[in-house]
Amino acid sequence: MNSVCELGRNTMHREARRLRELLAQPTIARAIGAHDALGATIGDQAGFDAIWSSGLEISTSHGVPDANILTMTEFLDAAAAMARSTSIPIVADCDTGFGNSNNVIHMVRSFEAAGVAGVSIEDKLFPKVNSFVPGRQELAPVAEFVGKIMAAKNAQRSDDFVVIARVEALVAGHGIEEALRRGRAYADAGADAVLIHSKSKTPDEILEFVRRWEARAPLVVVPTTYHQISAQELEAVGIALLIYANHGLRASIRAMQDTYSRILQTGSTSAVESDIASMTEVFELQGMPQMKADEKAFLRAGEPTRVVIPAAGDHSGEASMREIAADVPMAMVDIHGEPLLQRQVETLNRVGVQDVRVISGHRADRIDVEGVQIVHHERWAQTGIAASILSAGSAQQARTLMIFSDVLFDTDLVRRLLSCNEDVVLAVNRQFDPAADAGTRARDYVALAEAPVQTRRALETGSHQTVVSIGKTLHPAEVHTEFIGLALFSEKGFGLLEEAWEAALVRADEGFHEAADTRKASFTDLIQEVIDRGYPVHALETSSGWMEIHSFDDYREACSVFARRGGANT
Ligand code: SPV
Ligand code: MG
Repeated sequence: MNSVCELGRNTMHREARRLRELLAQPTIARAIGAHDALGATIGDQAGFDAIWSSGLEISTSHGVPDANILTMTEFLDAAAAMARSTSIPIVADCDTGFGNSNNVIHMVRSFEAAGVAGVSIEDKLFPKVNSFVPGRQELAPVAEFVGKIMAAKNAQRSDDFVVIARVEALVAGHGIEEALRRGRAYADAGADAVLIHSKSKTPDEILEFVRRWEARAPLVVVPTTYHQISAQELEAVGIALLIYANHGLRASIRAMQDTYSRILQTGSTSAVESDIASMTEVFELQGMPQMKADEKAFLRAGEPTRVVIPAAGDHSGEASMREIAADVPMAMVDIHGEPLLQRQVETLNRVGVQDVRVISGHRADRIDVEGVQIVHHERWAQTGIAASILSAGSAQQARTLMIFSDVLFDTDLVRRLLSCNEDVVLAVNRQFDPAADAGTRARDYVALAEAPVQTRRALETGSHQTVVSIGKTLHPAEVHTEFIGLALFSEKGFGLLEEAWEAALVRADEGFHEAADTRKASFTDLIQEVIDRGYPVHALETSSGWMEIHSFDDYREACSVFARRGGANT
């Protein structure tokens, strides 16, 4: 569902706009009646253009007469459920508007806010009785009903919301002249369409009305009693919307009656099995397949996750940061009033990740942030970042989110990373242009199986490319993107890192590599080792959601971003 995104006129209401288009186009639109989300879903899937949230159906489903016995709330609940479960416009039958103009104002606001595309109100007196019930069918004075239409049009918040005025003059036996007089007055009062209702067994009076209607507003008809006329014939005379108001209800009543009596007669349900919907169809109508897909995509975010932030290194090697990073680890650099690490922890907490381990080394004494566990890495000066990360220890039934200590990131990026299912996933910059960047500074280059799509408006499809190679020494011409400092490992994935590390050390000890280099391995060296050992490493492409604090310019920019936000968080 979609709807009225914010308060105030001119807001966007997608389904209402669609209903407006349906009313304006030369071809006829067809709506099917429904009383709940199930009926609306079946109507949507069948290919109807819109759903008529029928008062008759809703009343029947509650076991009460269609005579204003139910309240607005019950009609609204039913229509809202239909709007939530379909993507086609819902036109709500709102009887006489549930009272006077004051009730109409509240009604329009409520139905519009619920995602309903339009309402229909009829010119009878409250309490109304269904149009096909013989006897009392009393009309409201024209002036009173015109007041309701104007109240309705003034109450709507999006320009697109549709108000249909329903003329009951023919139903009440007042003839064509009265019907035309009323229809004209309602169109002049601002009704977006006029529903001309009839309980005649033939379409004659409707066709005469249409002939004499000066097209002041699109026409809507409900051919329940004059059902022999086809949609094509109604289209030919210019009807904009045709409503089959109650056929789902009547079809299901008959189907249930037949099925129930066969079950009682035969003594089992075998005889009916092949004529009723399967449980699989029931699950599909519920949206179970979608729920399963959502579960896969989003619920993983709730799995136990620990964060490892390697903050042991000395970043004062970067000339422009020398003064700032000399006395404190990068993690504690002040970003507009708060240490970088604290900003990281706050963002992680906001997505429900509490277990944050910081690997300390250089100026370990300066790391002072609440809500983190400090793991001191004694040999930080002799080793590289790979050793720091692994000093966090094996993951016990948890995933590991590894985050460099010099990157700021937002909750969306973390959520997207946490919804990945692969064992090893690296977040990479989709918009990185290696050619333009060549030589600016050492980067963690990444070559993917295929070049990423170069657009800001890329969708997260859940399928991630594999990383072919990674490292600072790759040639810019061979790479597609850069690693941005966030990576996710399943428990198995973190185990792969540990295995790769052991294997590299053994090789080094056997003299294949210089031992010192191996122990100084960077994170990307370790990932390359995992790839070389034949395990897939995946890339989550992103074009937004992070900032790295590498140089003084980055630092100044980060401070100004947070200053502009006035304390708001990422
Ligand atoms: C309804 O479906 O409730 C209607 C249409 O208002 S009718 O039953 O034809 O009056
Ligand atoms: Mg009705």
